[in-house]
Amino acid sequence: MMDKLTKIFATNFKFNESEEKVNVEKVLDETTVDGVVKYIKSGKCKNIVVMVGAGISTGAGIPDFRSPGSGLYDNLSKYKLPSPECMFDIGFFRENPDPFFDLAKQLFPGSFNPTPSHRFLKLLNDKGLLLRLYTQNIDTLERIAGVPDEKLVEAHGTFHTSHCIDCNKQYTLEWMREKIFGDSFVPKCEKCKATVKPDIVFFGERLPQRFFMLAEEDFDKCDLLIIIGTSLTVQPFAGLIDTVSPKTPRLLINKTKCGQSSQLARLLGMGSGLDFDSENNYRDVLLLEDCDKGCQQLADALGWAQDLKLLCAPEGRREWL
Ligand code: CNA
Repeated sequence: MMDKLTKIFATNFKFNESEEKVNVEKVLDETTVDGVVKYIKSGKCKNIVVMVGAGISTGAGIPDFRSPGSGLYDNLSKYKLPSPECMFDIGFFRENPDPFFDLAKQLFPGSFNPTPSHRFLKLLNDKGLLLRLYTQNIDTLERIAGVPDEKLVEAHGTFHTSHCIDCNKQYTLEWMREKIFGDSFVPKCEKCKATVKPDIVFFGERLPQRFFMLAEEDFDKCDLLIIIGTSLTVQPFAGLIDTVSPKTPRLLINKTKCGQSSQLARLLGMGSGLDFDSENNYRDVLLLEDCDKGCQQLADALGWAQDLKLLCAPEGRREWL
């Protein structure tokens, strides 16, 4: 894992250098949503990579981590944790899994429906433009929306499968559901009686191998990077924004502006971050908006409004049309 990480940061450094020295070819006519739409419509943009976070699921009723007031980190006081991060810390979990399973019960897949943002991602794939969707979310809503397995990288894991923390025996989502909502509450391995944990990546755990393997290929090929509903604070995920080519346009759809590196980080070669405000910006576009509205705006401008409407109106919910 460290080799791959080192490579990601080394790549950033190379890009910083080249950005300074080379006059990069401009892909967008203008750094606006219209500029991005024109680029997609031109047919030159064939491989879109999307990075998403908890913000695309808040519309489904799942709180994110860091939104002041509504985010999970502001609402964990009843668990009396030493810090909010302990909820997802593997060391803490081994000692005391109760708070995590109490929360897992509330967030368990099955009680939530995909949002228009998830449907938009499925639409990008249906249009043949989605190279890959990198999600930090663990709620499986991308799968439920119909994004195929092979297009999905669940960078922080998923509730879809679980493993025993000691003997590594695998369990299904259904098994976990029965345990959490049945008598067990803290599910125990049938083989060795240790705790069974959903395959979500806790602080202190490795990201899935698939993340590193595909990121290396995909970000090189990426013609357009769309980032939606994330504060871009968790590494190494956030660092991926700097691994696309210096000419690749990047569109952020989020309620808050984020992803800009400090000058110190730039100097240290830690990635140049998004650049919305400088006069040298030639490729970064900010759509400061609720992500469902932002995705709708994009779909409208691309002439896909009816397609998105149809995807948002599954069987039995015709009132959406
Ligand atoms: P975060 O740090 O909580 O940031 C969320 C970002 O989304 C913030 O910048 C918000 O301003 C923005 N946002 C929130 N709602 C909206 C909205 N409706 N429209 C537009 N923007 C919005 O969460 P990140 O995803 O950046 O952090 C990564 C963590 C969060 C991962 O490890 C996840 O596993 C974890 N997480 C996942 C879920 C989920 O699976 N749904 C829920 C909560 C946390």
